[in-house]
Amino acid sequence: MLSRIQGFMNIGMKLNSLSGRIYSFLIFSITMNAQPKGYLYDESKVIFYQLPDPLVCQDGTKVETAQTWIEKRRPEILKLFKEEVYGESPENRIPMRIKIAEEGQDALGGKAIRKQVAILLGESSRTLSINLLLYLPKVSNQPLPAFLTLNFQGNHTVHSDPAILLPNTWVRNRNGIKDNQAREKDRGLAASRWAINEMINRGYAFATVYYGDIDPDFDDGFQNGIHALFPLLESEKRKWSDWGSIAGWAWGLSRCLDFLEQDPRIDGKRVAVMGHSRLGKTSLWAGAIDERFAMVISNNSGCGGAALSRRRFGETVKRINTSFPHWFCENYKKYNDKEENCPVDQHMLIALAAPRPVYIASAEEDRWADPKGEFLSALHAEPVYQLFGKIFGAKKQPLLNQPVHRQIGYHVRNGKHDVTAYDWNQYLDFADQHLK
Ligand code: GTR
Repeated sequence: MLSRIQGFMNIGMKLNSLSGRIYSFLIFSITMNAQPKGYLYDESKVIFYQLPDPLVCQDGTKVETAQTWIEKRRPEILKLFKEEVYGESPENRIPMRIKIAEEGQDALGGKAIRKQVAILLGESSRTLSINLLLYLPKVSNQPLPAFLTLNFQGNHTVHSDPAILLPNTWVRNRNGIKDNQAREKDRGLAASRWAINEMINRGYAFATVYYGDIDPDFDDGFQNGIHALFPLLESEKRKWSDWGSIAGWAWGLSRCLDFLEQDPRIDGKRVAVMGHSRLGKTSLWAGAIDERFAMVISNNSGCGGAALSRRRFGETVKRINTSFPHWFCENYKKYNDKEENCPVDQHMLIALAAPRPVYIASAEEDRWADPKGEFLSALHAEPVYQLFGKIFGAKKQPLLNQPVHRQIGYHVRNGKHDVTAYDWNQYLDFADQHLK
């Protein structure tokens, strides 16, 4: 991730929405290149731990069939993740309107159609606008499979296309940005992370949204973004199981899927959700709460994503809850230094994708995200896939750059915490296998 390349710390901005006063505070975000000191990076020092069994229900019943998984155990695990980890998203529907903001028939050198749509959520007095950028290959009139992704710095950073609209919401102050405003000169800044041309050449639509449109990524007491559309009554207090930002971003992805399902050029039954790092945690959670996603891809998602928390390797639950107090629900803080008390671990999050294809990707140097713990999560999710007659295909962590592509996909590539062309080649091959 660019932030990692550029600095050792991010400055978090806290916006007091009532007075409009802005003040900043440190959220000690560390680059992945420099492994923060004082954390475990030595495999021989990983403590003994026992994982909760995804195939034993809370009442002790053993799950032996796909039906018991679907009807009994899956809902139990989903509920535990909602209550104890990510928080519960509101069930109630809010008004949603679509406004086409821009369309271009000859995008990407004539290969694609570009559409930019505002997904307007809420009553007109309080509307949140999620701005989706969509490229559609000009291949046939058949509905297309698609990748839906969130990006970190604005849609304009995913490609140098001058027609991409800039976000007008909060962006993080980094790379010289000082006023939390997106800049023209950052067009294409993160283009190396998005294999848009390859997706188009291989017949996939590409959809992306700036995650700050859904919920600005700083701890403001849940006053802005998506949370503000569901204000608490005066008499109510925020509950320990109320949703945090990851759940907010995932909820926003579901609204994007609502839109994609309506677009005649997209096959809503063949949409893969993909995310990197904190947005990889988000894609896993989005795939868990919304089974319409046909494929789930987690790129270097680490702690609170694909990595097993009980290993305490690299980033820990305490550390993530301290650096990013707004990402998870309050209950998750109960497991700071007490990972063993949590009724779930992250292999069960991957299992919630079953039987759909799920891809977990690691990077060798990304030790903060615990590549081995990410692999082990996938491995321990496999028994759930086996109920459906599907397998992972790896018993040991594969060697570097030796991907395994069955119903669960996995690779560890050489290099750093990032999304690379290599990663996208794997996702496209995996998608060819499952979505075409
Ligand atoms: C880090 C955080 C990770 C990861 C990452 C990112 O600072 O410790 O959990 O989410 O940020 O999203 O870039």
